[in-house]
Amino acid sequence: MTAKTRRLVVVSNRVADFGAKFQTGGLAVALGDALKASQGVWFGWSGDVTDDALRTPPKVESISGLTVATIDLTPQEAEGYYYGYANRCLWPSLHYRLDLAQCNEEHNETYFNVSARFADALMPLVGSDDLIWVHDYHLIPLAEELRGRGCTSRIGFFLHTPFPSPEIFAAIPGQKRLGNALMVYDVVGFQTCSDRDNFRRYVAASLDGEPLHGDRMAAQGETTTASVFPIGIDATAFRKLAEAESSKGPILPDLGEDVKTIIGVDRLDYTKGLPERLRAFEQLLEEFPEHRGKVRLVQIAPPTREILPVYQEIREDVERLVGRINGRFGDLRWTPVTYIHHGVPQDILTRLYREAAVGLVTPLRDGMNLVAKEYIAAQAPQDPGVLVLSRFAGAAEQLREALLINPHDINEMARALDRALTMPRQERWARHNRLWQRIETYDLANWRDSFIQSFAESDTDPVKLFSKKLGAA
Ligand code: GDG
Repeated sequence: MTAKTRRLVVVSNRVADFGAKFQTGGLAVALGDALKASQGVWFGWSGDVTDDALRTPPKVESISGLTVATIDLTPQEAEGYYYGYANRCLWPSLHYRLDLAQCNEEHNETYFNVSARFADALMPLVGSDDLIWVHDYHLIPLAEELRGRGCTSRIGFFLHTPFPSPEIFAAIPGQKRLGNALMVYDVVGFQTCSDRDNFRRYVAASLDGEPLHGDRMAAQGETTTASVFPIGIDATAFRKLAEAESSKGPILPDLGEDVKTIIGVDRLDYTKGLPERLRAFEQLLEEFPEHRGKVRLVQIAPPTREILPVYQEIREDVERLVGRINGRFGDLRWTPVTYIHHGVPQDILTRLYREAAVGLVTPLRDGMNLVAKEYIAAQAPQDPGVLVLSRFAGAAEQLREALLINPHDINEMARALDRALTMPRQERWARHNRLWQRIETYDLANWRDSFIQSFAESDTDPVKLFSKKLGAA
């Protein structure tokens, strides 16, 4: 059986809500179609928190041609695993924000226990020929738990976030247990070469690992393949949707032909650099007064993880800055910043991208950033807008013809915005042409197929499986 004909089992913290009007998470957007193609199973947390979750069997449903299986979590599990270790400790650490990381031992223990619960519920649903593809930092220990229960399927892991420099990763309390758990996977996938190289350096420095041939590496009696799979979008479908939507005419209020739009679209997360971006826009209006009344920033910022205080703080910061800029520069006719703190449907989003002269994507750190790719795909090929992109987004490794900026440098961003707003059409066209070719080649299907192919190429080490089974007995 080839890797392509095997059934795919995707495991992630949450499964996509196929009934939802629109998806706002990168993972959900990326995987929906990929999974349907293999008639696979998507397994994850239902999002429900119930007192009797430990006694409730997994819920298995058939939705749009694929099987979706979910379990509930107890309040203590949701707090320790999801809000605690995953989102208070791992998320900031992986994005270089050790200053925000709150790592406590009880949460850490719950995090590992939830992977064990996932493994218990998943085992009856997988066959030995299935490819199990685990997503993201919530579930790093899952392969170890599955192997301990005798699972002989190929198991791969893809990290959607950055893998930080080894010094940062080594500072996470309990990091060795995470590092060792990653080594149990047959394949560990990263968004960029820089993430993969950070992982290799971490394994060498902290786990006494050594490189083998190609992408293979060994440490602590385990071997894995650490490779790069930059996630993409369905670029052609996105372009077609944008073309169809553009025939409906402008969606933003008409302020006159010479008024340009800058678009930002981000979950309201502190990694996305929204306060810095707003300050850069303010600086643009300050330093280049010719843009006053001639440019508007439309920022879509749907809420995320609002239960955590740090997310309430970032929202307050953003809203204070929006108010300040609008109060300082706006007049009765022109409001410089349009800020929307809820999700908008996909068709509206696509029209906004198409209408905007500048796509402003300035995360302080990001695994990839799909918004950057969506903005490129939505542009009119003969008269495209300009992408201004953070050097610290994974996407910058591929999208070199964007105007790359340091998101911590407000003045540099303001100057890049001025350059983007005044860039001649010929240069816009040349840059966009190259960017389009790259996102069209390295699209979503390419990402999925390359990852699945890598399962087939990675040798599952029979000794490793045998010893794990003995360990479980
Ligand atoms: C993680 C990593 C990595 C957002 N608002 C609306 C909306 N969205 C859609 C966007 C885009 C997706 O959500 C966001 O994807 P990103 O890649 O920008 O960011 P994360 O959510 O942080 O995703 C990231 C990604 O996983 C994939 O691996 O790139 O680095 O952090 O598709 O369009 N969609 C709609 N309305 C909204 O208001 N319809």
